[in-house]
This record gives sequence, C-alpha cells and structure tokens, in this order.
Amino acid sequence: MAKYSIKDIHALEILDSRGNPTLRVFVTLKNGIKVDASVPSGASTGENEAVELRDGDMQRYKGKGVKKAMSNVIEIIAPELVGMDVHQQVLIDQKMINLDGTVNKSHLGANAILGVSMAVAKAAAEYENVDLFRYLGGSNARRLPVPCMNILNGGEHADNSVDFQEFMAIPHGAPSFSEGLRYVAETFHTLKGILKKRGLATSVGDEGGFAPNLGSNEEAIELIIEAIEKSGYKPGEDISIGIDSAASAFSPTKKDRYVLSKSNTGTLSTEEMLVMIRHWVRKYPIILWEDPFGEDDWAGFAKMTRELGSGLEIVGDDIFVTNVKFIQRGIEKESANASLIKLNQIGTVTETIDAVRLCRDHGWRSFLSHRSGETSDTFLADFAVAMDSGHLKSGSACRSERLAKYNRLLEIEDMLGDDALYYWR
Ligand code: 2PG
Ligand code: MG
Repeated sequence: MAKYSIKDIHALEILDSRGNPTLRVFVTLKNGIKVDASVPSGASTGENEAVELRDGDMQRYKGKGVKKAMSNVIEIIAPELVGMDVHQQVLIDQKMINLDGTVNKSHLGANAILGVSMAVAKAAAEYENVDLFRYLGGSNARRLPVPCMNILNGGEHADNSVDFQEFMAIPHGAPSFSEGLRYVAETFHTLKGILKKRGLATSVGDEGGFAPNLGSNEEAIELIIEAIEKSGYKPGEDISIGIDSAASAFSPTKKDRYVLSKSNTGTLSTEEMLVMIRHWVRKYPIILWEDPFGEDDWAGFAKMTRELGSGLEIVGDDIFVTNVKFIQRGIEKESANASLIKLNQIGTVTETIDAVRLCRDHGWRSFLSHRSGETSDTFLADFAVAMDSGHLKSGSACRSERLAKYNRLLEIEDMLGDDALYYWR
C-alpha cells in the first residue's frame, strides 16, 4: 500500500446546529494523516435533491438518526475504497455513485457519500501539504467571495411573520473580503439596535439573522436599508440587498400560487408575484434574487429572467438542486442566470464541481451556499475560493457554525496577502 492510499474510513453520528443528527466522516491515510468532514443539512429542501438518509426510528431523535448512513460508510463504502489512491477524487466519487446505484443516492444516502467525498478531498490536500482551496482550485485560486450575509430570517428558518426566507446584505463595494465582512457585521449590529429601539425581537433564526415579527415582508428591506445607512454605508454602492424567497416553501403547487400567510399578504399568482418583485427591484438596491418562484415554476423564472435578468442576478436553488441535468434545462430555457451550489444537494465533490463548470461555461454565476443546518466544518470556505465563485452565503454575523466559514476566509485572505482578489463581477 502506497503512503497516499486510504487506510481507513470511519463515521460518527454527531449533531448539527439545530441539534439534529448528521454525519462526521474520518479518512486515514497509510502515512498516518487523518482528517474529518461533517455533512450539513437543509430545511427548505428541493424535491429533486439527493436523499439524506435518515433512520426513521422514532425511538431515536424523532426518526432523524443517521445510524444507517453511518454503517453504510463503515460497512459498504469503506471496504471498497480502502487501498485506493486518495488523489483519485473523480474515480472515488464515481465508485460511490455506482455502489449506490440510484439516481438520487437514496440507497447509501447522500449524507454518507458526501461525507466520504469531502473527507477524501481534505486528506489529499493534507497529503500534498497544501490548503484545500489550493488543492481543489490550483495555484491561481485567489479570489475571495463577497459574503452575502443573511441578517434577517423568515420563511421556514424562523417562527415570525416574514414569508421570505433570507434578506442578505451584500458588501460588493468593499475593497476586500475582510472589509466587506466588517461592513455587513456592523450593519448586523446596527440592525439589532434599530429592532431593539422599536420594541421588536432581536432573537435569531436558524442562520443567525434576526427574526422579528414585522408588518410586511417589505418592511424587512426597509429596516436593512436603514441599518446600512446608520452604519455609515451607501445602499447600492457599498452594500446592496439579496433576497432568497425560497418560494417552494409557500407554494403548495410549487408553481403559480404563492400563499404569503405568515405576513397575512394573501395568495399571489406568478404574475402578481412578478409585479411585486419588479416594484421592489425598481425601488430598492436589490442585486440578487434567489428562488423567486417555486421549483416547478419554470415559466415564472424564465419570464423574470427575460425582464430583469440583465441587471439582477437570478439564482435557482430548489429548481436546479446543484444537478447538471436541471441546470442544463435551465440554461436551455433561459430560466435564470445563476445557480445556487450546495454540496449536499447532489452528494459528491466531483458532481458539485461539474455543476459549477457547467454554469461557468454558459456565462452563469454560481452562488456557493451553506445549509440552514450546519456544523463547524469549513470545507465550504475553501471550496468557494477554489471555485472562483465570487460570492457565497454562510448566514449571519452570529452562531459559530456560520462564522467558522467567514473566519476561515479571513485566514485565506491573510495567507494570500496582496495576491487576494475581491470583486463582485
Ligand atoms: C437555502 C438554504 C440555505 P436550506 O434555501 O438557500 O440558506 O436553506 O439549507 O434550509 O435549504
Ligand atoms: Mg435557497
């Protein structure tokens, strides 16, 4: 066995940021290097996402245990991969895809497969004695992503009166990543002060953004603009706004009907939703809009892209699920101009890179993302730099599982020194 061969793979059931079980996978090489990777977990999931295998045993963690996925790693995946060259990421990922044998990784579990895939990449980087962003991105990987900070939470991520899931502050006008992070972290603190002064709750949602009860969804934007200004920044110049409607979550049909019940706005058709979006985009400095429509509303997406796509980044999340099959369809139908990229939506590092490449080849942007259930793992930070994605979202300026990624990016920026790049487009 060569010293870069995989000697052992182990897995453990750990808890994520919501206190739900997830997997941590350990890969040991023949030369003694040992790394681990932890798998995130979403709440507002797309129907076509790769399957996160849960035990369904109601005696444990209300059915959410991952002991089966854990034993799939130890008993099925490990024996097949032990002895393989850890650098063979594509071959290793393909082997797991074949072992699973389903289109959505429901047999072994995307959580089992992704945990191994990420740990293999980390082990190879460690073996080469290079940082993960260099190993995956090569010697020219040096662009830091603009941190799209989700400072106000709603939808399925918060028990409040806001239907839209995420309101992000995007510091595209900052001179560097660390300055950008400072801009939006200060805005986060200013927002807290504004909420407090108005007697609104300053408790936070799943991704660390505030989760107050507001009179309308629009009020969220107004509060953020006020916070940007009061922090001494210019909305639209220094910091702009991004929204993730996560519209599948409030569309029972996943298209044509949008029930904005949390805010008591009523039910909107696709057309009425588009009227509202158009109005907001004209009125506010919004530069990015994710999942404005449900995952089956391809027509709604395409119409919005035709009308607003030249000045606005329109990102598909649930509709594309980081899957080249759906992204390809989106490119053909001109349904968006960017895809959200989440490793666990597809389940291997190789397939995630393929999704990013497909976007790049067609002039689309890829927006790198955490999940609402996270761990302290910082794989995403390195991955965003390696993929040259230009922007990422990792939640707000509180909750350590969110800050772990931003802090890792500060480290990467420091390491790169004057070579670091930072720009929006
Ligand atoms: C999203 C994500 C991450 P979740 O919808 O973009 O913010 O949420 O992980 O719950 O799918
Ligand atoms: Mg989303």
